[in-house]
This record gives sequence, structure tokens and C-alpha cells, in this order.
Amino acid sequence: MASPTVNFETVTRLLDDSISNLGFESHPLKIGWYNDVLPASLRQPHHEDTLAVVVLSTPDMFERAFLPFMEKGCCQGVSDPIDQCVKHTINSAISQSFPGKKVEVSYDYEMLPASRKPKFLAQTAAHVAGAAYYYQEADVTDHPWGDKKKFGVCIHPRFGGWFAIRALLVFEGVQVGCEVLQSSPPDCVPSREARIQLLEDFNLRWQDWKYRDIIPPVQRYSQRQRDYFSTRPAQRPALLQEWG
Ligand code: B12
Repeated sequence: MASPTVNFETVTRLLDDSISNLGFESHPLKIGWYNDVLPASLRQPHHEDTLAVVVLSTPDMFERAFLPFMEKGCCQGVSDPIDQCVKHTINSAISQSFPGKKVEVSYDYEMLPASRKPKFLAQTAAHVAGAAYYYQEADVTDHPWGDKKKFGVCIHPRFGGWFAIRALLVFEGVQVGCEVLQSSPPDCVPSREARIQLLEDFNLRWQDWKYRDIIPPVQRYSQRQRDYFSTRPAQRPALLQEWG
């Protein structure tokens, strides 16, 4: 069977057929959109017209993909179980949806060996793909923090802060024409006051989950998922065992 044509319109439909029911979302972008806002040292080494996709996990990922992955005993070795599950899910989706295609995958937790910089800037990718607005210090006029750096945070129009940015897929050799227009992510935190609240909640008290509710989300992480992420990594296997 001939493999389906991969282009800007079809790529996320093909991918979503395998991963949306597991709690993942995918959003297409052009590498040029990403590279245009970054300095040379952080750009992706691909032609500006190359097709890419940013993959997010939604609150459902934990119950639909992660717990079944653990129950089936698929987790092996010492690397983080969530990272293993995400990698397994995305790799299976790629081989199923794009057989024979060369797809380079970078995960959120991967660093470049020489520079120790992230392999891709997840928040920048999510913003330029129109998936989730990236609120940074520069988005707050006259910010009150002086030279105390505040890290930026993405807010998803449906899930608020209850999601994560997991991977960037680059479809090497697949070029997107200039007819594809970039769309801005929804600016769901438009006021200066709310942006200050958001960046302070994210930087100073992210453990209380409050920054994630800066807009009313359609869904939050389940209590179980919150318990899992609030537990130190070394204690998480015991927690999973306790749940049976
Ligand atoms: Co963290 N972390 N992190 N983190 N972290 C990530 C940012 C990410 C994306 C991971 C994920 O989703 N899987 C999430 C954020 C999700 C979101 O935004 N909604 C995340 C989270 C959730 C957290 C925590 C809450 C813990 C947790 O639950 N995992 C805490 C919260 C912060 C805190 O400590 N209070 C947390 C902590 C950390 C530490 C350990 C402190 C470090 C440092 C944080 C930082 O540097 N931002 C950390 C890291 C290193 C990362 C990681 C791996 C890399 C971030 C990074 O180094 N960026 C990312 C995953 C990833 O990206 N691969 C997760 C490099 C800097 C230089 O990038 O500040 O965005 P930057 O600057 C660039 C942009 O401004 C861009 O150019 C700059 C570079 O030159 N730019 C742009 C310039 N102009 C413009 C214009 C536009 C329009 C755009 C879009 C971009």
C-alpha cells in the first residue's frame, strides 16, 4: 500500500488518528516560524520550509496512555517512566502513520551533548505553531521584577496550564509552501495584572498548581495524576504499586 501524502493539512490528522485517544494533541508548524524568533545557536538545522509538528500531552494522557503502559510492564531501565511512555507512544504513532518517512524526533527533556542546551525550546515551538500562547516577561508592560528573571509559561486555550509540551517532530525533506499561513495562538491572558499573576504563580509557587488555573480549564489533571507528580521520582514506583 502506498504511504499517504504528508503535508501541512494531513500531518496532524494522520498523527491524531493514533495518539489523540491516548491524550495527545499535535500542531503543525514550519521550521522557519520557529527559527525566526531564535538566535542562531538555538535554531533547528533544517530548511525554513521544512514541515514539523509539536506534540502536547493533555490531562487524559496519564489515565489513557501512562497507567496502561505501566500495567503492561512496558517500562524498563532507569529513565523516567513518563518519558519512556511518551517516547514509546510517539515512536509507535510515527511508524504506524508515516511508514518509511524520515522523522527526526526531539523530546522536551533532551539536551544537545556539546552545548547542554535543550534540543528544542518547547514553549517557543508551541507558540509559533499557534497551540499555546507563550507568556514571557516581555509580554508584561513595565514589569515589576527589576532584574530578577522570571521564566515564561505557555497557556493552552482549553487546558490552561494543565498540559505539557512533549516533542518536536521534523519531517525531513517535506517542504511546506508559502500558501500556508501562520496563525497566532489565542491570547487567553490579555490583561497586565493577570499576566503578572501568572508569571509569579509559575515562578514562585508552581507546586500548588494555581498557575494552571489562570483561565478556567475544560479539564484538569486527576487527583491521581497530581499525587503522582507531587511525589518524588524515587517514591513513584511505590505509589504505582500501592494503586495496584
Ligand atoms: Co521547566 N518546564 N519547569 N524548568 N523546563 C519547561 C519550560 C516545560 C516546557 C516542560 C514541558 O512542558 N514538558 C514546562 C512549561 C510548560 C508551559 O509552559 N506550560 C516546564 C515546567 C512545567 C516547569 C516546572 C513547573 C516544573 C514542572 O512541573 N516540570 C518548573 C517551573 C519554573 C520554576 O522553577 N519556578 C520548571 C523548572 C525548570 C528549571 C529546572 C528551573 C529549568 C529552567 C527554566 C527555564 O529556563 N525556563 C527548566 C528547564 C530547563 C526546562 C526546559 C527543559 C528547557 C527550558 C529552557 O532552557 N529554555 C523546558 C522543556 C524544553 O523547552 N525543552 C521545560 C531556554 C531559554 C533560554 O528559553 O527563556 O524561552 P526562553 O528564551 C527564548 C525565547 O524567549 C525565544 O528566544 C529565547 C532564546 O534566545 N524568543 C521568543 C525570543 N523572542 C521571542 C518571541 C516569541 C513570540 C517567542 C515565541 C519566542
